Amino acid sequence: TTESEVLTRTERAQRYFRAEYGHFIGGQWTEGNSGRTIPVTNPADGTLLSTIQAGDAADVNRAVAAAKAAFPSWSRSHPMQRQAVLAEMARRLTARIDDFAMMETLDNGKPIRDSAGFDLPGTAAVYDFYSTTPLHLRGETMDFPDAVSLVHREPLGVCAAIVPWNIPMYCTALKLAPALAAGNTVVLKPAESTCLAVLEFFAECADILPPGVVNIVTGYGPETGEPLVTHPDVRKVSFTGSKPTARKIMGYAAVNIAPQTMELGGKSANIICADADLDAAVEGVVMSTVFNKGEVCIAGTRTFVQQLVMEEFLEKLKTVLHGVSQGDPTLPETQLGPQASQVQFDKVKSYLELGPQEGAKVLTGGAPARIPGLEKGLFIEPTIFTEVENDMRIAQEEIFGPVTCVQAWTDEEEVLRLANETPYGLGGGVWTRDLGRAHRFAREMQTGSVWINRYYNFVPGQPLGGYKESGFGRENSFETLLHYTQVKAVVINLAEGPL
Ligand code: TXE
Repeated sequence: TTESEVLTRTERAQRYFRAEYGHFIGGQWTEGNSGRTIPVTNPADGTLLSTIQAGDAADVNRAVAAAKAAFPSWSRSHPMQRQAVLAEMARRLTARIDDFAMMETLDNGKPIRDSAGFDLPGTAAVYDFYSTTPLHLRGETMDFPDAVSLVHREPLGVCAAIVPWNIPMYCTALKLAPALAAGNTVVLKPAESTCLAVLEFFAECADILPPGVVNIVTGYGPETGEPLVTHPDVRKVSFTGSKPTARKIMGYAAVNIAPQTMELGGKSANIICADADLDAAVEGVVMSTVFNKGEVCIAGTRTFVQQLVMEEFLEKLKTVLHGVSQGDPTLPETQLGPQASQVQFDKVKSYLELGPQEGAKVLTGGAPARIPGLEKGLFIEPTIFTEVENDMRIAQEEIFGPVTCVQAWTDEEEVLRLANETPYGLGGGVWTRDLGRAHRFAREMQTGSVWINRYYNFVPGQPLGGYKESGFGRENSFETLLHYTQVKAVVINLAEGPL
């Protein structure tokens, strides 16, 4: 990397980001209590993008107090007001969609084709979708001989949203939009490594959100997340992240008995039948491997190929993967960028070493990638392991990188058993031209989403969430609003005189 290139990158960072961000509390940017900051770097080249506050319990207390103070007025606001705010958030995001896409790419390393093609349009669609819901969020009435009962649907209060670093803007929208639509106020804790686009977006929306309706505290998980979840004024916790952290958060939330929504990891099965359009199936597997560098909870990381077509399938897969363009994520042709952080890079690398030790074969990839000019980038070659057994750790644990395990199958019952033999249950794919078989598989797969003859699509309104240890509650759908509300039955006596 030449000095002038470094300068260009630094200048670009300065164009999009402030040198330092505060917490966003009560509609104001404020310094953190501790005075400590966290550097945020670009994973493609290691350069510094900005610094954020390392929050602590005092910051969290201020944010929760601001959210609590904003709740009475926001919760009683006209549904049309909430509709207008959410629609305006979608509009502002769309108006600067290329800027926000570039911010996600610089911050997280995801290829610009992913952030501009999915993350940002997807995020705008989530705000748009929930903007249509406040007027439809209704209670019900019940009639009895001598009484009528009004069942009201009320917001819960202050909601804590904890989001990860892999799809920051979209994951934030999946929590904030329904929470706000239903009349709640929010304290958001984004991931410490990747939160700059989110901070910039709320700077952009600061004048349309009444102060305190959305508050953001940045910082490390245990230092900010724990005081947030255990705060007595927090009435709902919604989390996307890892299972170990989910277990901790579920423990914390026991303190104030706050209900939770949990969207955790996955090890989703992608089942290829011999009668499938193999070229389309190969594209689906490649997409599942490289999209967002494989840092996707719902990625189809276990591919089950019917033995009859295994050889042909692997040949095609190898050819397409060799053509994947890997490198600078800001270039439009790049399909595979760097892993989001050193920790994630090291984790994926350790699984690349583990695979062969467990007896798997490397069809392609298998090592970190060197990209000329980006020597400090956290790149991993797209990797396919074959001859994988379902009980290997590479087939059971979430790798969260551009790595797919291939297993062979011969009969339906066997492949369904293998597909379901995982503690996770988030996504899944089936590739076949046989309609009956497609539905049989979809029905038997223990997972929250199944795609037939494609992999991935996130249409607003379509529920997203997990079976088993992939979590509970659903996001992205109307049903989500029910998780952000509680019901109250008001009974009116119709009888005259004493009862
Ligand atoms: O996740 P964490 P990590 C999986 C993926 C990845 C692994 C580890 O396999 O490799 O998890 O990632 C906050 N109290 N997924 O360690 O810890 C943290 O600051 C409260 C799948 O980054 O779960 C961040 O904001 N909060 C997943 C958020 O939790 C705490 C997406 C997620 O971080 C906390 C991400 C604590 N004690 C990782 N500790 C998916 N489902 O898509 C951390 N946090």
